[in-house]
Amino acid sequence: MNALPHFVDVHADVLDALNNQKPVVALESTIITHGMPFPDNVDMATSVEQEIRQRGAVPATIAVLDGRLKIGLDAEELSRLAKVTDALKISRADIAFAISQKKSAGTTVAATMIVARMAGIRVFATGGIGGVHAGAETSFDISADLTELGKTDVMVVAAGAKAILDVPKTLEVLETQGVAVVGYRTDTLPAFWTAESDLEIPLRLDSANEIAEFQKVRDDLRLEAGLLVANPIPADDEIPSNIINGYIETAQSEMAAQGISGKAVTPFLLQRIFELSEGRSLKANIALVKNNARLAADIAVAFHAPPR
Ligand code: PSU
Ligand code: MN
Repeated sequence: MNALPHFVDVHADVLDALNNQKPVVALESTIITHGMPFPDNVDMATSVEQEIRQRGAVPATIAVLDGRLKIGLDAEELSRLAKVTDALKISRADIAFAISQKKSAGTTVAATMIVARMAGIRVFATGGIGGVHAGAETSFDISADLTELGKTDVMVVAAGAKAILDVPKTLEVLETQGVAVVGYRTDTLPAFWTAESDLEIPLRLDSANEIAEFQKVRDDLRLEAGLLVANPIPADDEIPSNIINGYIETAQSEMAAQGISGKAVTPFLLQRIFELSEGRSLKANIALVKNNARLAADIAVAFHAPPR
């Protein structure tokens, strides 16, 4: 693998996989530091890693711990990260700040993509990407995840865009950025807690193998943009849109009343929806992340399989 900067630590299993062209799946850590409460966060992260190993790939959770950029965490590091109460939430703009100031931080989708590409990891699993926030026409709040997807060539498996966002505008920005948005066995863009939406998905593929083949053509064309694989939440774990939308609207109006903006928006909304749904949103969130991890592992395995 490429020589990495002096502040990077690569877990031994990840290093072995990268040096021997074995499948690796990157995982983000904002979901651990800002997306879920302790101890659900560490339980989720541990079981997601297990799902990936069971499918024949090596998990690499990416985070910053005391100024060290970690590619793969051991159990002790994972539980340490899950307990940090003042962790930063870092994106392209501030990943270097967290490292130079020796902080601990969760990496967002954008920051995780940057690190995955640096290490040569091709596939990354998350819950839902950041996007265009409701009211962006006045707040200008558009996640840096979207511009990162426009320039960093990593395959990102997500359950669509979170329903707290303006999903049609998110899809428009993805198109403008040249991101390939592929529905996995679906014709509509999944809306995180719900499997379907009324938005048509631009492209559809029905197997991990076809997604890997698609990416190989993208590689040959040297397209400098990401591939977003939209994977619907399993039906059993879904929250019907009429139920979740009520919680979302309540959380959004509370947010406006409290004047919350910037980086705090997504963590605030997720936390309030968790409380309003009495934990149901968290259960769904955990289920969809695991489901994305399984598909990401299958894609990584297919991508590394010798040509037939
Ligand atoms: N998916 C989840 N929970 C999360 C996130 C995604 O299930 O907490 C995080 C991701 O790290 C994503 C971030 O990059 O939310 C988006 O934040 P913002 O809207 O501030 O860009
Ligand atoms: Mn934002």
